[in-house]
Parts: sequence; C-alpha cells; structure tokens
Amino acid sequence: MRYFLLSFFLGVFTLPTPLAAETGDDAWLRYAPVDVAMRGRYDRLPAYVAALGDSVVIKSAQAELIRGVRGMLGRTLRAERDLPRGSAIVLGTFAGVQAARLAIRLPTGLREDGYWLKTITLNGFPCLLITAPNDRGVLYGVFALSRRIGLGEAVSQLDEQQAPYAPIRWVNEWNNLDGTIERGYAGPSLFFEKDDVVEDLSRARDYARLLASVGINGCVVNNVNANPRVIRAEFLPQLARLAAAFRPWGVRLGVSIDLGSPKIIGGLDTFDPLDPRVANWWKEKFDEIYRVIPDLGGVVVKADSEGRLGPSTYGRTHADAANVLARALRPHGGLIFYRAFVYDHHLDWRNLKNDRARAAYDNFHSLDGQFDDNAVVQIKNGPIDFQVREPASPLFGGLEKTNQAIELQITQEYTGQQRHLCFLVPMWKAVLDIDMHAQGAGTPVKALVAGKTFRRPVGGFVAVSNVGRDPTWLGHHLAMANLYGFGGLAWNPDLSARRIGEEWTRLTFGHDLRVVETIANILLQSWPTYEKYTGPLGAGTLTDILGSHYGPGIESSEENGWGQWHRADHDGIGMDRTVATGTGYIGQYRPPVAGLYESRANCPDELLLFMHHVLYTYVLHSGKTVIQHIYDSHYEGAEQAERFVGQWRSLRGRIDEPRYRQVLARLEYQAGHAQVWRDAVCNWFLRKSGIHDAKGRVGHFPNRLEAESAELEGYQIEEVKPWEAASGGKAVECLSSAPPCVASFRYEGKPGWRDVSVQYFDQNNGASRFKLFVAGQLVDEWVADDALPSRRMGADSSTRRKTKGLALRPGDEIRIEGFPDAGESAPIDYLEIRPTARGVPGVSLGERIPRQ
Ligand code: GCW
Repeated sequence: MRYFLLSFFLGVFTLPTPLAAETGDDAWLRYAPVDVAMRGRYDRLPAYVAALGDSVVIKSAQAELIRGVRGMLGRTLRAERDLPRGSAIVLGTFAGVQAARLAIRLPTGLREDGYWLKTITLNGFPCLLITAPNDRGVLYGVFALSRRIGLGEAVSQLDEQQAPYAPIRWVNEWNNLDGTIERGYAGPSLFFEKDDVVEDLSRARDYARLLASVGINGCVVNNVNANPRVIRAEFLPQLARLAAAFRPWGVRLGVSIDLGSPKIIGGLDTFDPLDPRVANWWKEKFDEIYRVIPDLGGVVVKADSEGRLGPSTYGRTHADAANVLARALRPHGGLIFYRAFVYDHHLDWRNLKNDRARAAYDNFHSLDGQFDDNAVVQIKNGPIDFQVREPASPLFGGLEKTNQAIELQITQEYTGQQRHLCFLVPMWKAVLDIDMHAQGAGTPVKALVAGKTFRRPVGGFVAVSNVGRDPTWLGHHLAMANLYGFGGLAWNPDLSARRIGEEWTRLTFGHDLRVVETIANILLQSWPTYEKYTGPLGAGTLTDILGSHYGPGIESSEENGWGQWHRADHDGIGMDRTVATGTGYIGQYRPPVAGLYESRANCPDELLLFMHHVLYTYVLHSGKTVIQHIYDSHYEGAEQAERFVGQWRSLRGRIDEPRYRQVLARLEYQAGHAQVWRDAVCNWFLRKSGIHDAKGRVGHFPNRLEAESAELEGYQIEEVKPWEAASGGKAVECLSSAPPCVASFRYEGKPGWRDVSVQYFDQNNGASRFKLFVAGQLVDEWVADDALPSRRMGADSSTRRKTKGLALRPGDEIRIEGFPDAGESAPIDYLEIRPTARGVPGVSLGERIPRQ
C-alpha cells in the first residue's frame, strides 16, 4: 500500500508538464528558457549591455541580446550607451572601441563580418567584449553569444574569433510582384502583394533577423524571371521600404532585373549592352536607385534562358551584358550576379550528341577574364537543375579570372517541395567538397566559389530560399534545417552535417537527448532516402519536369527539348556524356576529374547514369545489376520513409503538441507518397525492360484491392495518365449526378486487426469527402482538402488515408462512399489491407475480434 501511494505520488509529481504550443515562426530563435540545471553557468553574466555607437545595426544587436537573455535566462539586461561602472557586455565596432579609448589590443586581420568575443577586465570589472571590424560583425557576435547560451555552452573566459569563409552569403527569393512565388511552397510572398510592396513589413523584418542570425548578408527579393517594373522610378520608394526593413539586420537588399529594361521601361529602341545609349541609361538608372537606396547590395540577371531576353539578341556576349551593369553599379559599390543558368530549351532530343549539361560551361568558359571585378557568375550546383543528385558543375573548375558564386536551392523544387523531408546539407557538402583540380589537387568547389583558389575579390554562396507567409516559413518545420544549414555552410563549409543538424534541433526543439538524436538521425537519412525512392544512380529525379516537378513522371523528360534526358529504353538507361562516345561533357572537367567519370569502372555508382548509358544488366560496384538496384533502392527508400513515422511518433510528449502533429502529418503523407513513387518507377522499369525483380515484389501487390475491380455504384472506371501514376493504370471517379458514389470491396483475408489504407486522389480543384464503412459500420470519414499541386488524377495528387486497427473478418464488406466537390470527383485508386502493427495503443493482435 505504501509502495502504491509512493508510486502514485511520484507518478503525479513526475508527470511532464505539457510543453507550450509553438507555431514555428520563431524558428531557431525561440530563446527558450535554459534548463534550471544549466542556468547556473550563466550566473556571472553581466547585468549591463553597453553599445558603443548608435548605428541601427548596433542598436538591433543590443536589443537582440536583451531579448535573448530575457527569454533564455529570465533576466533583463540594462541597456547602456556608455561604459557603466560595473560588469558589462560591451558591443562595438573596432572604431567604436577605439573611440571609447578602451585599453584593448584589437586583433589584426579579422575580415569584414567576422567578430571577436573576448572576456576582458575594464575599470576593474569583468566584462565581455563583442567587437568586429564592421557593425554587422558585432551583430553576428551577439547571435553567436546567444547561440552559445541556447546550446548550453559556457560563456565565461571567452576568446573566440570567427570570420566567414566567403563575403557573399545571399538568399534569392523568387517572389513575383503580384505576391505569388515561383517554386515557393509556403504561401504567398512576405514582400509583395497585388503589384506593390506589402503594407505590413513586420514579417519581412523577422525574416531579415533570421537571416542575420546565421550570417546571411544579402537578400534578393524578386523573381529572377524579373518584372521590369521593379526598377521603375515610381516603384523605387517601395523597394526602399524593404531595404529599410532589412537594414537593422545588416541584410542588403538586392533586386533581379530584366536585361531588356532600357527598351521595355526606358523608352530606348534597343537594349544592346554595347550601345552607348544603353550604357548611359543603366548608369542613370543606378544613380537614381542609389539615391533612394544608398546601400543596395546589387542585382541579379537571368538572361538568354527559358525565354528571357539576353545579349544574344544583338550577338553580344554574357560578359558584355554583365559589364554594362557592372560599370553602372561600380561607383556605388554594387555587385552584379550574372546567372550561368543559360541553356537552350529547344534542343533536338534525337541528336545523341546534344546535351543540356554542357550549357553553362560552353557559354561561360571562353569568357573567363572578360567580366569586371564587381561581376559574379552565379552557378547552380549541378549542370542541370537542382536534381536529387548531380555532379558539381564543371564551370566551377573552369573559371580562373572570374568571380563566382554557387547557387543552391533551399526551396525543394525537385526534392519534395517541403511535403517530403529532405535535409540538403549533406548534398551541398558533397558538392562543396569535390576537388575540381583547378590548380592541381586541393581546389574543392567551396574554395573556388569563395575566391580563395584564384584570389578573386569577391565570391561565395547563394541559395534560393522562397520562404512564404506560412508560420513555419518554408511549409514544413523540419525544412528550416535547410535554411539554417545554408547559413552555417556559407559561414563555415567545414561544419559537419551532423553538427548542423544537431545544433539546429537543439535550438528548435530543445535539449532532450532522445529528441536531438532522433531528429538529427531522421534529417541525416532524409536525402539518401528521398534519392532512393525517386531518381536512381544520377539519372535525374525522374519527376514530372513539364509541370509540377513534384511526383514521378518518368517519360516527361524524354522526347522534348528541355534536355533533362535519361534515355531509358528497352535495353538500358543513362546519358552517355563521355568524350569517347558521348556528348563530351566529361571533357569539361580537368583531367583528374574527367578521368574518374570517363571510365565506367571508376565512375561512382551514384553518378553512373549521369555519365554513361548502360544496359539494365550492367553490374554496379555494389555487385547489383542496375535494374535490381532500381527495384531495391525504391523498396528500401519507401520502407525508410515509413520508419521515419515511427521514429517521430516515439517523440510524442517530448515536443509541443502542435509541432509534433504537424510534422507527423507531413511524415505520414510522405511515407504514402514514397510508395506512389516506388510503384510508379518500379512498374515503369519493369514494363520497359521486361526484367523481373529478383525478389518478386515489383508488380505484385497481394494486399491490394483495385478500385476498378470493386463493385461500383455511380463510380466510373477511368484510365490515369501516365499509366504508372495509378495502381493498374486505372482509378474510379464519381461523375454521377446523384452522389455519393459507392465502391464496395469484399475482404477475403484471415480474421484479425487490420490497417486499411485508401489510396485516392486529392486534387486542388475541390474538396471531396469520403466515408469508410466496414460491414455497414462507419469507421472513418475525411475530406480531401490537402493542397497538392495538381488538378488531375495522377502521381502528384495520389495520397492515402490510413485507418488503423480495424477488426476484419472474411466476407466483410468494406465500402467507400465518395462525395465529389467542384472539379474533384472523389477519385479512388485502391485499398491496401495490412495487419495492424503490435504496439498500437489499445490494439493487440491476440485480442478477440469484437462482434459487430
Ligand atoms: O528550375 C527552373 C525552374 C524555374 C526557374 C529556373 C531558374 C525561376 O523550374 O522555375 O525560374 O529554374 O532557375 O531560373
């Protein structure tokens, strides 16, 4: 009895307090209270924070420190303008420290944006100095100190100097002036609405703060497919408001511009970059812009690409186009980022020598040395377009006398659009670490883009971020690890992916070890997993490249001019890019790298199909044939995606409920969609190659009941296109004038607890309803109102509802009633019935089946 009472009380007292609900909008800057056990570490933190100087950036640094310490330690630092008589945290640039005549030897050689955190004694009081060559560095120092506290690290006896690896650490936002975002998956723009800059810029300010906290110092707000209006005189005051919102956070505004502007908005009859009138127009335009925005960071240009105007109109080069802008920007200290994403999207696919991957190098290599010093060639990480796996663009190794920046993509255009989890830091690192042998060994991509190898004046890192108004910023709580990770790598590309993942998790979800390990592990496995169930061995993502870039669309790459070819036919797959027999692309790399790729025997498996065309029976280094690898990897990937759900579920109660549930919903959806991918890709390759899966899985779905084989009332059987997007190539649609429509299935398996998954299509042009009955009893109902990227039945809209723990007996009728809505006709693909896993709360397989 006493034991019982004791455990009763212990039970009561140790019940975890529910964690406060969070929306995600604080991201990693939550400043959650530091655990009581660790708080002692910060007892001696000074009570004052003195700001030397009063620039807006120093002011936000001071306010940010107060905010952070308030949140994490529950104390409010006293803000001081001068040195107080007491122990203080002192913030100031080197100039500020010198002006205040502090007796400190400042470090020499610390680069712009770098900082020094140093414990010192001033007037006999222990102080903590945060100083830097420029005020942005001071702000970064403050974020570094707060991060230390947030991570539970010591802050006494500090002597830490840090400087960024590269001067350019920018994000690009493909926002249109009407408020939409090209390839944005998290709601409308933070910056624009109805062709104007938004009234309320608070969210834009919050975004700049997030960027600053990870060292990002520039933000291009509008789409590279630029609306020329953005630099019209009457729009400039609006841009100036955005610049003002960013300024306190040291984030410089950038804009994308249309090379045709002198003609489109300037009233000239030409935009020829070598025409003096055009040069003069740009000069006057930038003089005008800088009068309104004196600290504009620069401009981005997409020219001669995907229908954009460019210098080719006048037979001029990209260097001519970049330099006319560079010269107009130079007096103001602005940069021009000229994108190397230039290619012909009308290539003749019948010509086996044609190759889009060659385009960037072919267009820019011969221009090396012709770009002005404030021009930067912005190069996508791979030679195609942000596929799940690509080699590093050969252009990184091909420019010696030209500034360059790498363009990465945070928004997951080809990697699951934030509905799938895909932590991209390992992918980025894989590219950044590749040695391009540009000057002998030891010239990895990171050193080349940072300008270190060839001592370029500027260079660095750019990422397309595309945050939106969704409270989570990117549409998936865990996707924010990519924004954090981009900042981390741009600052220090030598950080490990695990370190970034763990640090981000601690700041975002707290220090519970189980949480940190589980989330970091899920993050680290997510890219290989996504790769496994999508595009294998470097063949490209195999997604629908003509539309959404989301679900599987294997044939969409072929027989058109876009050039994302994988050349899969009856016998084999892959692009022959060799010098010997193929497109010659491999010859764009320096000999040591080319040698690796040119030989099939040396080419790493993961890029084999990017470099070579091989038979399906070709044996990989792994010992498997290509075709068996395709089958196995797709099954492994889908299983792994399913495991993420279980791993996440183990965190229940350790994460606040809203974020727990939202991530769970995304992971459950992902697990279902991974199966759609698996089946589409495997079935397609089975049909194409005629080679069966050695493990007998592909094309056999013993637990499935096809909707087209059900007894149908009102539902009609339809072909789905492409056929691999639906099980059996068919689905049923409720086109009846007297809904609901009914599909009835007969369960013929053994009696027991079962999970029933209904695979259906959730289009974005309606919100159909479904009801699920077992033996006449309503067991589930739901609305198909997800925002998946399609108005049609297909792989993009295919999704599932899993109803767990249903008691089934042979002969039971499973009935689905579908209620169409607007353009969506409650379409169903199939049912899948599997035994309920043990350990599902309230269900055990040993239990007797209740009689109904
Ligand atoms: O990948 C393609 C995208 C386009 C994009 C283009 C680019 C902004 O599908 O939406 O346009 O790349 O990078 O310019």
